[in-house]
Amino acid sequence: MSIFEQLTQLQKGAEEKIAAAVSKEELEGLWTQFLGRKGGELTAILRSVKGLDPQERPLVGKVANEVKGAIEGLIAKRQELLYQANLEKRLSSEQLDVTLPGRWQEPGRAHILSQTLGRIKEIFKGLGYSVMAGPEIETDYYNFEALNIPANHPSREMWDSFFLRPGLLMRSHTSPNQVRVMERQDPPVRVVCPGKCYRRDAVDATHFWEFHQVEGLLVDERVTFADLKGTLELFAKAMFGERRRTRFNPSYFPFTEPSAEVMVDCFVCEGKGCRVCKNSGWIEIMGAGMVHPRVLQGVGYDSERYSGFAFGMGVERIAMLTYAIDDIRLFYEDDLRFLRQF
Ligand code: 2U9
Repeated sequence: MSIFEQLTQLQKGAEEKIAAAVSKEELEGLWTQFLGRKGGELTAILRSVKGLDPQERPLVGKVANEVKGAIEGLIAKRQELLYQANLEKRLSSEQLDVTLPGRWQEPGRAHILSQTLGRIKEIFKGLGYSVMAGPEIETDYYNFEALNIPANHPSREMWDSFFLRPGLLMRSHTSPNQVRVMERQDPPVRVVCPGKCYRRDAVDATHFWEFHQVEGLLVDERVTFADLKGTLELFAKAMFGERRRTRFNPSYFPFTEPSAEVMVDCFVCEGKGCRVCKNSGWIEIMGAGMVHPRVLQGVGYDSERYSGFAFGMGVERIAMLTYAIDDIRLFYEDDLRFLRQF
C-alpha cells in the first residue's frame, strides 16, 4: 500500500470513529490514537517517510498535514456538537420553576434562658451597671473565704459543691467574680455578673446540678438599704410589670448584713392566691442585702468610707415564674416542642 493510500485509509478510519464518539473523553482518546506524538498512527506513517525518495517527501508532508488538519477539524466539530447536545439536554431537564413557593426554613432563636438573661442584663445596663463574666472553676478562697463563708459553714461541705481537688471547685455561685471585680477596681463599683453555677443537688422539678445566676453589686460612699430597695423595686417592675409591688423579708447570707429575700406580689393572680404563688399572693424572686463589711475589708476597701448592696437571682427560677414552667429539667432536655414555644 502506498503511503498516500495509507494516509487516505487513516483519514477514513478516523472519520468513522469520530462520528461514532459520544463523549469528550472518547474524542480526546481518538486524538491521541491518530495524532499523538508518541505512538499516534499518523506519526507512525510519517516516520516511514525517511525511506522515501527525497523528491516525494514534500508532497507526502503536504498530504499528511491535510489529513492532520482534517482529523483535528472533525474532532473539534464533533466536540462542539456533543457540547450543544448536552447543553440542550440539561436545559430541558433542569428547568427551574421560579414561581414555586420556597422551602420553609424555621428561623433559629435564642434559648429561653438566654432570652431571660438578656432581659435581666438590659434592665441593669439601663441603670448604669456593666456586665462582667468570670471563670467557672474557682478557688476555695474566692468561692467561700472572701465571701465570709467560714470553714465550718454547711455550703462548704463536699456534698454541696463539685470539688476538682482540694482548694479548687466548680463555682457554686457567681459572687466570686464580684470579689475579683473589686480587687481590680476601686469604688464606685456597679456590676452584674451572669453565669453558670454548679451544686451537688439531687435533681428534681426545681433543682439541677447546673443552673444560671445573675448577681449584682454596687459599692460607693453612703450606699444604704433604701438604695437597694429602690433599685430592686425598679427591677421588679421592669421585669414583671409596672403594677408590681415588692416586699423585703428578713433573711440570712454570710456575705450580706442585713440580708433580705425579695418578694413581688403574684403577677399571675394579682395577689389573690394561685398555684404559682402557692396561695400566698407573694413570690420570692431573689435574695439581697448590704455587703458585709468583712467582705469589703477582704478586698482592701475602707469599710468605714464605703458601703454597698448586693443581690442574686436564679435565671431558671425567674424564667419558670415568668412563663409558668413547672420543671427546671425542661431547660436542659433540648426538646424542640418545649423550646419552640418561646
Ligand atoms: C459580693 C458580696 C455579696 C450576692 C447575693 C444573694 C443575696 C442570693 C441566691 C438567689 C437564688 C443565689 O440563684 S440563687 O441560688 N443569691 O440570694 N446573692 S446577696 O451577694 C454578694 C455577692 C458578691 C462580693
